[in-house]
Amino acid sequence: MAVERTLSIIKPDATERNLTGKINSYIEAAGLRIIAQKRIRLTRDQAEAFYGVHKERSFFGELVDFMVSGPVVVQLLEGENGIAAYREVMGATNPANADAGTIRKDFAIDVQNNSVHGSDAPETAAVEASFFFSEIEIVG
Ligand code: DAT
Ligand code: MG
Repeated sequence: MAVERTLSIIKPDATERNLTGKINSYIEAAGLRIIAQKRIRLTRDQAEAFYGVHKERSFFGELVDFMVSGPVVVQLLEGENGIAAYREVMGATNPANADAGTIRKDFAIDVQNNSVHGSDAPETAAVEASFFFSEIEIVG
């Protein structure tokens, strides 16, 4: 195990319901530190680029529409085994399959309105972190 950084996004369904603080408490209770954070509105170009890996999927258009539909909070998290630790507290992509006590089980509405994003591997975490944050914004 090692200390890792992972990119989190609190999605528009969650900011709309004023859940940023509640979600942050799940993050911190999981032993992760929020070492950078900002509330932004994604442009369509940013959302399409960020989710470029999914561009051939049937849900891509709806996913992009959703991600630009309201503010998001982008965050860099750091902790022991941080990438997997955050995936664990997030819960499964579809909240119907998420374990008890996870963010998606407790807050997500459906597979699209699923409240949070988290990086899935060290390579994607590094790319996603630099997509949103410069070094001077990160205080570890
Ligand atoms: P995750 O966000 O758990 O990493 P993913 O990378 O497979 O999941 O998909 C990215 C997002 O795309 C996901 O958070 C919500 C949306 N999505 C995935 N599968 C979907 C589906 N079957 N229908 C609608 N949206 C979907
Ligand atoms: Mg993913």
